[in-house]
Amino acid sequence: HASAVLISDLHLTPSMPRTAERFFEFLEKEARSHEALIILGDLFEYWVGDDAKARSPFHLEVAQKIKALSQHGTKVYFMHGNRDFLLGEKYAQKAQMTILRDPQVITIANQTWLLTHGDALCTADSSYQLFRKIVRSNWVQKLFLMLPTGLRVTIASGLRSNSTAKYQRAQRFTPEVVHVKGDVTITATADLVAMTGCQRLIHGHTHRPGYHQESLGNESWQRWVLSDWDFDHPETVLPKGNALSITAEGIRSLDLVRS
Ligand code: OKV
Ligand code: MN
Repeated sequence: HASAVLISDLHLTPSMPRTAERFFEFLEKEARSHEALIILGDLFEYWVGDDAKARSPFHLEVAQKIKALSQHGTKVYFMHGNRDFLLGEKYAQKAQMTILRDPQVITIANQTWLLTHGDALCTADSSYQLFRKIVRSNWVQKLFLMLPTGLRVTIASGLRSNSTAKYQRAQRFTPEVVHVKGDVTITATADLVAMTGCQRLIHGHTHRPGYHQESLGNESWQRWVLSDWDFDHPETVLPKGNALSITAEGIRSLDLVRS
């Protein structure tokens, strides 16, 4: 593609209507001036199967708005995040999105870019990596999807409140440990760069937007990190959200709060 714009970690849910509104505006404005939109995971707060969302007006609206962008001429790609990894072909087709593998090397504006959601690089958090290995294995996913949707929703809310409670407890007692665990490791990143041979990496997941020039041993690379989005809690956290725009002029971050 000659140009592309990347976003991640919107964590859309019907209870965050202002974040969804800003996304819809983004689809009609910023995204339209690019040849491709690439969503790098965690578009949704949670996902327990395409069938469970089939009758939800919110998820239908999101699919329709994404489809409208692709009908306008911007190709849309979607990579799974750690929350919406069960989003399947059915919903992707409804939204006219092409699902990307994680990781993926792609050419944009005559340069190659290494794309990943980012959770697989957080190797300091071994308990998360164990959880990931289990829920992302093919046979576990197949079994889970065979359960009635009501039971899937119950299991999912149990796992989510358990994970929130664990995080809050850890944050209270060892905040510095939580901080380190929550970021990508230099070793996992170097391995990925070596494996793919691509030195320009873009990811989300950590909610630590920024740009880093890094190296380890023989490998050196550049790393851009996307922001998460939140336009729903102006009293407690400042609204936030960005996108990375890649054109012939280079790569730049679009601040979606002030634009
Ligand atoms: C996604 C995360 C909940 C983190 C469960 C098998 C199991 C799939 C699932 C259920 C949960 C996704 C699909 C969700 C991510 C959480 C809590 C923490 C850290 C099974 C296959 F367990 F039954 F075997 N799930 N959902 N978490 O609610 O979207 O990433 S989820
Ligand atoms: Mn994530």
